[in-house]
Amino acid sequence: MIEMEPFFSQMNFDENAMEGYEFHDIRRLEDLIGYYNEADTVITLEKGNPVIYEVYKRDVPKESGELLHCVTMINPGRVGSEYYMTKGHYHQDETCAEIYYGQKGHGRLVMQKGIKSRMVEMFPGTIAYIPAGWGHRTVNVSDSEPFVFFSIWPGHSGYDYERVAEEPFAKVEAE
Ligand code: PAN
Ligand code: ZN
Repeated sequence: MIEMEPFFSQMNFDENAMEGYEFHDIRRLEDLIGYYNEADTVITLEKGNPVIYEVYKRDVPKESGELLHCVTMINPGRVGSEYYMTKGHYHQDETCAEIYYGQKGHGRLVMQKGIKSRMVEMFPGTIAYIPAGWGHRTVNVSDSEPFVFFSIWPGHSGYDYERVAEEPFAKVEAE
């Protein structure tokens, strides 16, 4: 077990970023090929390769007892009729739950377990519980504002992105 020292991060609401991060992932449309309708993806890429979402993450040991946490910012926008969204994943360790805390904007948390699917509308202050075993993805349903949320999950969860292809999420189409 690695002995940790206490630490903190500072949310910068003007920049929609968590200051103090060790990792910053930028996901562009090219990283999400296969997630949206193919023709819409091609048409959108002809105009550029937009940033769909960004993740600011702290470096915490990937061990049971530790708590990974990050801030995700999803830009406003659509690919065809579908809003910008995260890839979505299941946790490799199916005993690992997660909490999402809405900070800015309007999003939807889509969850899936086998044939069951659930959706939670996320606003600033919404605290959503993703039970162990449920796949999860977030969607920004605003055309003008970024959607920003904070997440906390067990250090040993792991990610399973492939399973999203086998057990896809319900679609959230623009109205
Ligand atoms: C979140 C997600 C984050 C980015 O922190 O990892 O929002 O989404 P993808 O991982 O699906 O690209 C989380 O659920 N962590 O477990
Ligand atoms: Zn997760």
